[in-house]
Amino acid sequence: MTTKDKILQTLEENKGKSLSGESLAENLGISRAAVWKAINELRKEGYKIEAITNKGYCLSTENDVLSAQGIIPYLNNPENADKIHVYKQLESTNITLKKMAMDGAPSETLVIAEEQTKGRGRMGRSFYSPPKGGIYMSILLKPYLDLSKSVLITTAASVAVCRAIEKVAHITPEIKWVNDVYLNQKKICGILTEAVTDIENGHIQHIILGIGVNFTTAKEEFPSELSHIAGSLNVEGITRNQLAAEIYNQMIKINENLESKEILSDYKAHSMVLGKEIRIYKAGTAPAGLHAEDREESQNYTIATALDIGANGGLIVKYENGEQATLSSAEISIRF
Ligand code: BT5
Repeated sequence: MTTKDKILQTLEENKGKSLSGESLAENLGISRAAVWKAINELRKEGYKIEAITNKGYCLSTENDVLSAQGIIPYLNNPENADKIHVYKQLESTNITLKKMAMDGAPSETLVIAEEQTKGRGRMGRSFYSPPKGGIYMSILLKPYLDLSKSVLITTAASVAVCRAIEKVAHITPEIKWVNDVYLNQKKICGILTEAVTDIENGHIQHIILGIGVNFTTAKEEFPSELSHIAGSLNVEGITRNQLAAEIYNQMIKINENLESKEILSDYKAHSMVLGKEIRIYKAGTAPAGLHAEDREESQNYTIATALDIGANGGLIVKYENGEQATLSSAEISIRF
């Protein structure tokens, strides 16, 4: 660890408290000049560090620069500290993590970026990932699951995101089947699950679970085509480091028992779809947004009522002719 990282770690562990230059230098076995130099470098990187006369340096509680040192104090399992990798900018955290997985990265490796230049959605779509306002993270998981149950991971991930938001921000988001998290009828989080399977036995070798959360991205910052679709969490007094760590904690806990009934019942409790009349589109053909009716171009849909979520995470629907089916991949919009 560099001197700068060590100082950042100490400041993050004592966020909001003042630490004298002398004690920092002594504890880390470095000169006061080295402390001063590292503090200046951190400030240049955007860290809010105040210097208070006769008291020392204090990392502001409002500081919200993403860093491994900022995430680590919130981890349930401190042994995972070495698995946290934070970048200023990446094309896509999923792509970087996939390469790391090929090179043998351990399960529960986390890659997180301040900004993505080619943030990816499902089916070739993109995920808008501007700097500062969002959390763009990917977690490597190695569950022992049959491919047919892979939708469970996505189901579980949206529950993990909801539980983390509830715990840290004390608000209750909703889930639109399969994997979008909504707040006040706007999408605040998207999830992209990519699996590598063993051809011989059909089991999943590893999963790259990508999660993008709009944390404070302002309404006017979204491109016009997203203005009616996307929203942000926007809760004061919490940081991205804190929420990212909690999403990671929740996901790792849930991954230990993916087939638990509790996940499914929590998923249903957050569902904004159950009991509603919906339009079902073939995957990749739905217009964007929650209520697509006002922007309807495609006639390529069937109307049904969303009845329930099946044990494998599928959506159980009843068509107008009374027939029932379980959907494992499709896209839906909710009718007004
Ligand atoms: C998703 O796809 O919503 C999955 C997004 C996953 C993003 C994470 S970030 C970390 C990791 N690394 C990556 O490269 N990706 C993952 P989908 O359900 O296909 O939704 C994409 C659609 O959502 C777009 O076509 C837009 O309509 C809308 N959209 C794009 N950017 C958005 C944003 N920031 N917030 C809300 N909606 C957005």
